[in-house]
Amino acid sequence: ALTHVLGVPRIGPNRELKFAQEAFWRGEIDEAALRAVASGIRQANWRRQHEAGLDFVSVGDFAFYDPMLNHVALLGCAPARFGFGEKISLPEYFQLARGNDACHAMEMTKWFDTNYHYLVPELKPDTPFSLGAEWLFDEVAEAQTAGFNPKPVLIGPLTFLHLAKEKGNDFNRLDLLDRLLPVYAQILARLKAQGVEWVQVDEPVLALDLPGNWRTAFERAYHHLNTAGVKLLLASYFGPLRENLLMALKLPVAGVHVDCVRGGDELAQVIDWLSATKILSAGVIDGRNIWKTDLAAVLGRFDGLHQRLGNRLWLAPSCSLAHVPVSLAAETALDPEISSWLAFADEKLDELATLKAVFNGGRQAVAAKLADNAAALASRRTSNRVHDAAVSVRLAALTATHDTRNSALAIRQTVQRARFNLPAFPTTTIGSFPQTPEIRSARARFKKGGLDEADYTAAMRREIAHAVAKQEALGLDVLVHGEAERNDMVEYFGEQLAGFAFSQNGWVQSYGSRCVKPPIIYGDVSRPGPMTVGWTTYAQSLTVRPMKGMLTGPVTILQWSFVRDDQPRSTTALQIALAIRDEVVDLEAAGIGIIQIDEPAYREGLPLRKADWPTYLDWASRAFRISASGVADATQIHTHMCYSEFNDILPAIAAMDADVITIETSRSDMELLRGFGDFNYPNEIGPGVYDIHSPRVPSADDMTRLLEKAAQVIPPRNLWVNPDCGLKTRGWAETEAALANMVTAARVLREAYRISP
Ligand code: THG
Ligand code: ZN
Repeated sequence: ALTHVLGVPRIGPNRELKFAQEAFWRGEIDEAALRAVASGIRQANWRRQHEAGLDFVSVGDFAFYDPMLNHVALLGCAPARFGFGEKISLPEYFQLARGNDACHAMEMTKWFDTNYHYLVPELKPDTPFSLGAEWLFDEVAEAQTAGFNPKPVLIGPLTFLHLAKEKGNDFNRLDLLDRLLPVYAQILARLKAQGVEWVQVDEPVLALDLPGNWRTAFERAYHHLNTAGVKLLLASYFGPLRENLLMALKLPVAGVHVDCVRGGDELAQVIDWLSATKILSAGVIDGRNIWKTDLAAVLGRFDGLHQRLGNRLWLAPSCSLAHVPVSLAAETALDPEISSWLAFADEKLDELATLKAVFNGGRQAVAAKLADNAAALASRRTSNRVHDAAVSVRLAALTATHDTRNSALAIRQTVQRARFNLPAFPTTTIGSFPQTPEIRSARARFKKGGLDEADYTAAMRREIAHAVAKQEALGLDVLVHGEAERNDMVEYFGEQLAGFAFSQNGWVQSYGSRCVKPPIIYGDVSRPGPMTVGWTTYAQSLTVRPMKGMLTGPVTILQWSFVRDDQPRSTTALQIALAIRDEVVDLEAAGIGIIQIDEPAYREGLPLRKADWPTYLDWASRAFRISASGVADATQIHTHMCYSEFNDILPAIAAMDADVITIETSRSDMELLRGFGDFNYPNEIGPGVYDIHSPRVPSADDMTRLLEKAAQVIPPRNLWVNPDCGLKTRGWAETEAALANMVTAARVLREAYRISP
């Protein structure tokens, strides 16, 4: 068997790329210094792959900002609105990603169901394609010079077009395929001329529901690309191929890669249809999670196939390793038992080396590694850290009453209106206020032990008091404490829940230079004690206005963590839901009357295939309702979601039965609300009236206009007034100015509509 990877993390073991990028953007280092850091990361990655005995090193998985943006550069198709030439420079590349004075940045969106964001290519009917940036060819040469055998990776033509966005006149981006293919052929010819044998062409859209014309386009595309004379490895990942399987396996390519973790049930079918000359790359190691692979299980499953295929069988992780942290080596603080269950990217390379050693030389030489692996898996299966009987008992005892509020919305609404007596068009914010350098440094000093608990609490209370005073002065109706004490909205709760572990350095790229450190859910989840009650009641003690309790919802905590692979996601979601429910009930008991349970990742948790949506939406909305339904009618539950595009799941959003939902709408100019209106969304709704991602301060007129638009599709009495999202990335000056205008806009609407409470 041969071994390879589809890609590795590009951030560097200590986020070297991030720090170099940001220093370059601040003008502190020059382009040569930035390039040197990048080259160092690539060389170290290749050396590591070579040492692990891989038969190729991956080239083209590195990017200064995003691989999709690299691909736009390679295809010479930067959006014309920037006015760049065919071959863009690195500073121009960063302008595409981050915008400049004249042009807004290219849009970002989630890469399939990961927490990674790619830059969305913009296509017009006349978008030209040509051989653009030479970076891929340079990196191939760089790897060869260093003595490695490069296997370059390209985003496939269908995936590129599918993930791009049509701009301007009505046309179908699939129509651009015929102009795109000759450029791919040129790229492949260049790589062949450099002595490249294999090129990996990523087509993860094969794991999606594809319209018929897209499926037939695959055949056309690969007949064309096959003429370039270089061996193509067609890579699919993130899910089973299902109805695309036969089509994909019949394409004229030299090999196929399939995801045997998420598409494992299809392996027999794949083998049946694999032609006698193709290689099969089996993605046997989970590239989306951090658990050690069950090596004995893989060996058992693939032994027979290896006997038949020999070196036509390649072993690999299921997808690029960019979705897991770099290395466990630096994780000195993790509990040793838990850390013995884990494999980050580096350790996954070791697993490949062990598998290859067995297939090519027998078990003897790696007997100790196999025994360690088996022992770690056995320890995880039986550990009492994983299993908590009380949690199982509680889950088993769940009944229909746990996921329904005591009364229907109309009754709750009457009780809540009488209790809070808010004006029409009540104003509020999404939860976080600016995270100033002082706040970050206080948190960091507390974590490192430089600030004791009492001083830290006092510092955070000062921040909370400051945020409350500002909100009162602005005249907001429902206040928040501002979340000064929180780092990440998932990390903060994970740190206080049982069943979660944290790495010190387990960063995963989220977009550009930004990373997240996902918690590791290793065991049954429960809440040892209150998590937010102290801060929230302190904030409430400072004001007579309602103080909103702020929690992260079960689906988002699940979605942004590394999750258990030994039980269904739905079970973990229910466990988290019960822990959040406990917090909701405690907040209510402490006198907090309005509680927001954020679910920004609710939509991105949707399965890639529509056929799988109903099952997901069913357990996801149930998990939310379980977290929210322990309270009396008079307690008002809010939720918040980012990332527009809700219309296809409106029934499921309604099924969450939150009393109030706040959503991102300002960038779509309230168009998005039409769906809520057409659907007759019954509950109250706060469409974001300004975009917090932009430093621009919107005028009261801007926001009044948006609210008037909203009031045409939503009953005015159900409308709330709030920004799009949390304000933690903004400064105080712009925040105050924008919120003052927002309050003015709400007052204008109250005058215009004259609704009595
Ligand atoms: N938390 C988690 N995942 C997320 C978001 C989140 N995914 C979607 C979206 N929000 C991604 N957005 C961001 C925005 C900013 C940062 C990361 C993801 C960020 N990260 C710091 C950095 O890279 O410098 C991390 C610094 C730190 O925490 O010390 O700024 O909100 N889980
Ligand atoms: Zn948001």
